[in-house]
Amino acid sequence: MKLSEAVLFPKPVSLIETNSSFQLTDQTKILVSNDSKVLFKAGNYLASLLNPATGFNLKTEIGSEKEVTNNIHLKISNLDTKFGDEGYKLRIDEDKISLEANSVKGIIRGIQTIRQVLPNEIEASNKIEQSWYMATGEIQDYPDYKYRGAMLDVARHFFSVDDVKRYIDLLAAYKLNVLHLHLSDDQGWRIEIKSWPNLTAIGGSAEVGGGEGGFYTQEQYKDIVEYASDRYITIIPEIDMPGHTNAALASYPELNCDGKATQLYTGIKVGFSTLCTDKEITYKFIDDVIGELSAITPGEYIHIGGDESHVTEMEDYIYFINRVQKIVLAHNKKVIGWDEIAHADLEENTVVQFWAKKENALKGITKNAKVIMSPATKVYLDMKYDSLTKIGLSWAATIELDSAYSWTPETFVEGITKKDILGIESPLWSETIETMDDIEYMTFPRIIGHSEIGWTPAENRNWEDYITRLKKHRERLEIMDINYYNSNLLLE
Ligand code: TNX
Repeated sequence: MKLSEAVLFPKPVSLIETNSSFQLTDQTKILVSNDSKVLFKAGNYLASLLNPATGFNLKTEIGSEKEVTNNIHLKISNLDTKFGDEGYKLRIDEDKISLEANSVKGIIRGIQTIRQVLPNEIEASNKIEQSWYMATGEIQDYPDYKYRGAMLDVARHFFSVDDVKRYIDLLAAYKLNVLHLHLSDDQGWRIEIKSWPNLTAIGGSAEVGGGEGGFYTQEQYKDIVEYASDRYITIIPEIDMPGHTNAALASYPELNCDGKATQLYTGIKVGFSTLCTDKEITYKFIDDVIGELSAITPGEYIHIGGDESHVTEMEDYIYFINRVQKIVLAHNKKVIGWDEIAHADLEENTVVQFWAKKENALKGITKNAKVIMSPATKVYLDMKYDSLTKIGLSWAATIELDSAYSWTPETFVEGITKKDILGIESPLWSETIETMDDIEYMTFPRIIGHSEIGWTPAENRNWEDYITRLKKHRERLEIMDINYYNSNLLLE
């Protein structure tokens, strides 16, 4: 097989083939030349991806590529600035492989390419008896957008730490770099806040449909953050407010304007709840929550929600968002909010996440905000594929694979240009999503297309080429044991 025939998602920026092959054997060494702990760790990550299926016991060693043949050499070097911190250069020769990047992040992205150049069976969780060849050549690659995310709603239905870790692994394979966790909503509060224990004791005990709910302890959350960080994925936690707060309002009567706790809610309506924006205790509450959350979140952003506050007066909403931004900044974090926050005065570095109203996103830009593109009609992973899809919603659209793939962030909304866009994010709301199988079904394969939209420049993308590659990629998805949607478009 030639390197140009390897099925690579997202499609790399450039590829040259040299028509030979490298064989991975039990003697192959993973070498790191810089004596760097993080690079050594990246080597171990590569070994952990290669060892199960090959049955080898590959190890990372400190050494120079000149010493031996049959090695995969990981190296931090000074590549051209266009490679940024996530780009990489992967050179596969007959006797060795070299993976270079400006930072370990780029090495981690390049490792995903090594995976995909290997036969599909490399994804098996048990030993497969076969030879492991890789086609030779050179790939130079770097992302078009620096923010490439997915969002998981763990509030409407709760998902275990293991489910979240599996999701992180699946995102990492396609070079995504952000997982936004929607940690609170009307139906549930999912993160332990030590100074307000009823949030989880009461607010964590419900979910859509009446299931038992659940929450992450701060230790579990830190474990998720670390797991993601080993794959160079940033966790962005969201506390949605002032609307979407019934779980908090049911936990503490004092957060309600009338001083009475609400009932827990297990339905799927939106827009009926609000924190009491003119009570001081509300801001003490938010300061405590953001304080505890910031202390266990190494990433630079806290997401404050701000969507669908239909029972908050606009004047109160603006006052509230202005104040909450200041609280987040006081904890040394930057703010992301859904596009409605553009009604408020935006602080420097506040980011607006476009999901529904382009007027809001455009207003955000006039206030100097950058935009994350999450148009519900293209990237909402909870939208059904077609009218026959058994789970999911369809208020924005039904989104088949072609629709999910065939759009371009920088031309999607007139007036939102490339310089305004931080990147793209695909949210999965979980009103109808109950299991990991459901998550995988709605996410795959659409998110593979989204990963390519975020990474590969628009001029290198087209639907025909994409679907042809995706058909070949199905076998790998099966070996990865992903419960993907087998669209008719993959069968034709
Ligand atoms: C709108 S998107 C919402 C969510 C729902 C979703 C369902 C957004 C910012 N708000 O509360 O879960 O639709 O598709």
